[in-house]
Amino acid sequence: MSIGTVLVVIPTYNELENLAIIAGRLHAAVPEAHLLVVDDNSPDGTGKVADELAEQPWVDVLHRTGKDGLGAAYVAGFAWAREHGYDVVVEMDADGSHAPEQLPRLLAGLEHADLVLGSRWVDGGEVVNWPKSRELISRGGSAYTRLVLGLPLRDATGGFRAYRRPVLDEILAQGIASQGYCFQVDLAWQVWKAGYRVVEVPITFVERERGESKMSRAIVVEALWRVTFWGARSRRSRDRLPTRR
Ligand SMILES: Nc1nc2c(ncn2[C@@H]2O[C@H](COP(=O)(O)OP(=O)(O)O)[C@@H](O)[C@H]2O)c(=O)[nH]1
Ligand SMILES: [Mg+2]
Repeated sequence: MSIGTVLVVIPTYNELENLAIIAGRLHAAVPEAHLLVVDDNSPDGTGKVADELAEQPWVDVLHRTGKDGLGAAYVAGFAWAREHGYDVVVEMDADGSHAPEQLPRLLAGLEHADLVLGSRWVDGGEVVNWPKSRELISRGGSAYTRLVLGLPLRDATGGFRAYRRPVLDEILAQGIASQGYCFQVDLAWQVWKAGYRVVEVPITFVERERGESKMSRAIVVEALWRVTFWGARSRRSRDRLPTRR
């Protein structure tokens, strides 16, 4: 079974040293995939690198006016994917944390799922070059979402994912307001609640070697309060079980 046409969306903010490398690795690993870079007018000139890459037929760029968060960049990328009729959309970071060489594994998972999550915390998954403190935040965050939302995932905050088109339509119809890690949790939760098949496949996540992380305390705090709020609300309305499809 073929899964159809694949668009990989890479959001960028100040990834000058990383973008060309990751694009090259992607094209070598999955030559049939198309790449869309969504750049938020990076001050370091990443947008220019993206324009140069876009001289190749397998690359396009969406320029946005300013830094508006990861979630908004992805939603814009998803809308572009739908406009252009892609069957599968992939989320991937620019900084090398998500190995394009492992993308075939995610795409293979779509044969039996609607949403495939690259997972650091299932058997066979791992993280390279993280301090114990960051591992604890990541594992703890997923444990908290399992407890509060009933979402049965080991790694709900990860950002290396593959979606089938119906899932994308569902997301765009619902609208996702949250940002950062919370965007990823929100999306997985909405898709799972709507009764789609969500699976996790192991990945090796490698902490970035170049450039700076945009992770901040505010992003973690946002995720915490939103998940807590959703949990309380869903407990009241008893919509904790997925819809049957
Ligand atoms: N377009 C866009 N990309 C962003 C924004 N914030 C982060 N990114 C990109 O999202 C990806 C993940 O961000 P990163 O800083 O590596 O987060 P971390 O892996 O959690 O430390 C990278 O490709 C960033 O360049 C944003 O506001 N707009
Ligand atoms: Mg990163």
